[in-house]
Amino acid sequence: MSDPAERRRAIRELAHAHGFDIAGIVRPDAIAGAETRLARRRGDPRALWPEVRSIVMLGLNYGPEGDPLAILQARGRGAISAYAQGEDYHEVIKSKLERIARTLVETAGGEAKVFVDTAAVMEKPLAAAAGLGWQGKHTNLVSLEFGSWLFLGAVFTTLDVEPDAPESDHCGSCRACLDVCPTAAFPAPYRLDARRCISYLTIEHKGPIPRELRPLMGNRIFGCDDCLAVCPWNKFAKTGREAKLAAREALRAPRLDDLARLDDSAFRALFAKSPVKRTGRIRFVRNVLIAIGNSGDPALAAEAEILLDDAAPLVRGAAVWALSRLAPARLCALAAQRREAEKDGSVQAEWAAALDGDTSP
Ligand code: B12
Ligand code: SF4
Ligand code: SF4
Repeated sequence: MSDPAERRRAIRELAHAHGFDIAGIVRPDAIAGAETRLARRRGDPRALWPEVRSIVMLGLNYGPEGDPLAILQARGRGAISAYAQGEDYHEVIKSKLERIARTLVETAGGEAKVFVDTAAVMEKPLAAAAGLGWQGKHTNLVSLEFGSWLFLGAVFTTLDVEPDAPESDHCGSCRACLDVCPTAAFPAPYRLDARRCISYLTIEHKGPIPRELRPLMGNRIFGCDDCLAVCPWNKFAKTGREAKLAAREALRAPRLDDLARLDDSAFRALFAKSPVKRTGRIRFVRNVLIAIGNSGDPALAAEAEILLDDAAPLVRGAAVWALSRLAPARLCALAAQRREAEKDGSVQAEWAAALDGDTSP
């Protein structure tokens, strides 16, 4: 494998043998446009590793079995995003990337480093430049073959490998993803305001979820698939073939009342190996309470009532909100014992908003 074109062929075969569905090669200087748009050095892979000469971009299809949006109609159930219903993709992809990198070094020489979901690597622009697809108006990579459902990973190498041609934008006049977004998180096509994105709010955001966005979240308790799922290019998508990423039965449509009752050890047991584990029980139950508040089902008010006395302020605050939506009179009756005793400022603010209509931060 000494010639750059032959190396590319061999790497593609290696990628498929390790379970990746699509692979392409890109030079580290190929995404100068992304760098400019970000107005900082972060876009340049050479800032991360000056010796890198070629980047192998890999895609793993995780196409869901059914319609991932069907669960949004079942208001007593929690919607966990398709990407998080199986094992944690970081672990699954990383071990595959490491095996590819090792084989590459053994057979062709040079050095190699692997990256998946490392904030410093612009995986989407690099994958587009490597020909895997294009960045759609929802900002994710869309593939002609796999639609919106690809996880991305990268192997950086010091070897000279023949690059692939970039994929062009096939969005045309479509704006389905922009229009479906429940929280209007796209200020313009190709731009995402992460602070409004339900994926960010349910997975990354640590404090109370902004009050005006809560009713828009419905029953989405971990991630969000709406903008991905409506893309017309999914018509060619196939169900993912990696068994570890397949949806676990218990995570397809879990009942909100069961989830609200999880204590820390039950949470860890249910979400062992799942990406959901990383948010921890407190943030997760906060999300479940938002979904309970949006359920319109007064029978779920009892779950919120129990959580008014949870040890975590984030959970107590969300429980106040949920109960104010489902059973405001009951919340008033319960306030007497609890509101005075509440020491946490953020929970006091929830009581004030629920009972006095005071929405000042
Ligand atoms: C931070 C992050 C998030 C944040 C922010 C997302 C975002 N769009 O930036 C949050 C938590 C919201 C998030 C959510 C999700 N994420 Co995420 N996330 C990342 C991460 C770690 C970094 C992304 C990043 O750098 N964002 C910063 C912005 C500035 O980057 P950008 O969108 O590429 O910005 C470009 C555009 O804005 C464009 N642009 C700006 N103006 C203009 C104007 C024009 C005309 C044009 C053409 C372009 C353009 O230029 C910028 C630079 O190229 C990547 C992994 C990685 N290292 O890449 C995963 C990653 C992007 N996430 C992924 C996934 C699956 C998701 C979710 C679908 C999960 C879910 N189901 O809930 C959602 C989708 C939400 C969405 N609509 O994007 C996958 C996407 C795979 C794919 N096929 O693209 C990645 C690549 C992880 C992986 N390894 O597979 N994510
Ligand atoms: S993931 Fe959901 S909330 Fe985030 S941008 Fe897409 S549709 Fe909007
Ligand atoms: S839904 Fe339409 S606009 Fe959005 S990424 Fe797909 S093709 Fe592009």
